Amino acid sequence: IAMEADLRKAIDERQFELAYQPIYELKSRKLCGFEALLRWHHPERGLVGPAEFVPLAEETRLIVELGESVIRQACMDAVRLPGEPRIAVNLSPVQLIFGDTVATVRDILNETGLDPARLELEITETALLANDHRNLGTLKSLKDLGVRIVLDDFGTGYSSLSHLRLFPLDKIKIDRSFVRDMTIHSDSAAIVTAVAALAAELGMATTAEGIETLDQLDAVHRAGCTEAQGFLLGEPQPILQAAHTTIFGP
Ligand code: G
Ligand code: G
Ligand code: MN
Ligand code: NA
Repeated sequence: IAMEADLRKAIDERQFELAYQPIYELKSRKLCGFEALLRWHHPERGLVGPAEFVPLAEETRLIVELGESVIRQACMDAVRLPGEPRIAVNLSPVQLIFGDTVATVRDILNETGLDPARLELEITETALLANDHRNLGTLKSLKDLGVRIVLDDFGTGYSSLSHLRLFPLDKIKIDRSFVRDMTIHSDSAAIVTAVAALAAELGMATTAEGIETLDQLDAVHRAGCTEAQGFLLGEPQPILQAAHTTIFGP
């Protein structure tokens, strides 16, 4: 209860901030976008990460309001960033089910004037599973706005190839557990190669997550992934720093 009241207060007092992690295109080595990651500057506890408060925000449905402010802030920031990078926002399944996400995104795009093609909405497979057909309808309507739909954390939890056919996806983010393993186990490298090829065949891009070493960067490039993200390439950073992120990766 204490934490719930804290959350409510934090939304009202704007204690949240977005950190932006750069994403690079592998072929050109150029910056192609940022993922917006929520941070809570708690007055007593200091910096609190989403793993600690998103579950409670979901339980209390405060995530609907919080998530809307994330989309709005990310779109406002995107308009000001040089080089017209894409901006990716994580959507909670609770937002999809209980929020009026389509109207919210449409209004925010109108308010900010952001090109819809520059907004990416990241959803996990768990979100797709919960309430299957309603979410499918919501995603199709979002896609009709011109935004891009991205499947996050692919390969964790319940992955099904039918999702790739059923849902209007533009990109798959391959979970960092595969990236971590692929320079150690050839099986993981084979899986990443196959997923990247499958995605390409279906007209989708692939982001390899969690790149921490040059070996991993090389491995995901050879595996055919189109984009990469991870601490090696850039940590989540405040907007002012993101605006000065180098255009070329290592
Ligand atoms: O930034 P960090 O690695 O601590 O993020 C941990 C988890 O929190 C990730 O799975 C990420 O997708 C999720 N997350 C970060 N920002 C948001 C957000 O704005 N909304 C939702 N629903 N999840 C987020
Ligand atoms: O689930 P999602 O992909 O949204 O998670 C994003 C989270 O991954 C962020 O909290 C970010 O801090 C974290 N992250 C980003 N790059 C790396 C990395 O190279 N290694 C690890 N361990 N975590 C990373
Ligand atoms: Mn994500
Ligand atoms: Na992810």
